[in-house]
Amino acid sequence: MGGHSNWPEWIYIGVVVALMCWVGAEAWEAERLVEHVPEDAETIIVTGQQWFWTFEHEDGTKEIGELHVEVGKAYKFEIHSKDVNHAFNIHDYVVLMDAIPGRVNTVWFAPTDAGEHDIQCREYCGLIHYNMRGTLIVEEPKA
Ligand SMILES: [Cu+2]
Repeated sequence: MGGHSNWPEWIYIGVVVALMCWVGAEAWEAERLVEHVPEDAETIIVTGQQWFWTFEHEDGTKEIGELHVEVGKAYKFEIHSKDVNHAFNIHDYVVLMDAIPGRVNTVWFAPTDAGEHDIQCREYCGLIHYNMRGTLIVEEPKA
């Protein structure tokens, strides 16, 4: 169309396409980080039941209501339920995953500092749901 210049539109389109690529790449990278369980992660079997949490380490050690882990290691939780729906939550480490009867859900995390953190059920699961708590105890690695 005689004499009309399109370059502002093309710059606009270029900027929008570049932004969409950048947002897409960031989302893909975030997804990959969340989904990719490190290969050396230790598996911990987490079982929810009315109204407490049980933890089983790879070496067979079992804990009820308390979970001891070490700084600098990665852990993969395999989350089970024995009765109704629960939700396993370590708020301070942004771990949140449903515990569903007949299904195994997984989520992983890697603690960075020694300390204690609350574990709480985040799905109403009956009368004593409010007290379905636990303690995550992150320790320095044993020398
Ligand atoms: Cu609950």
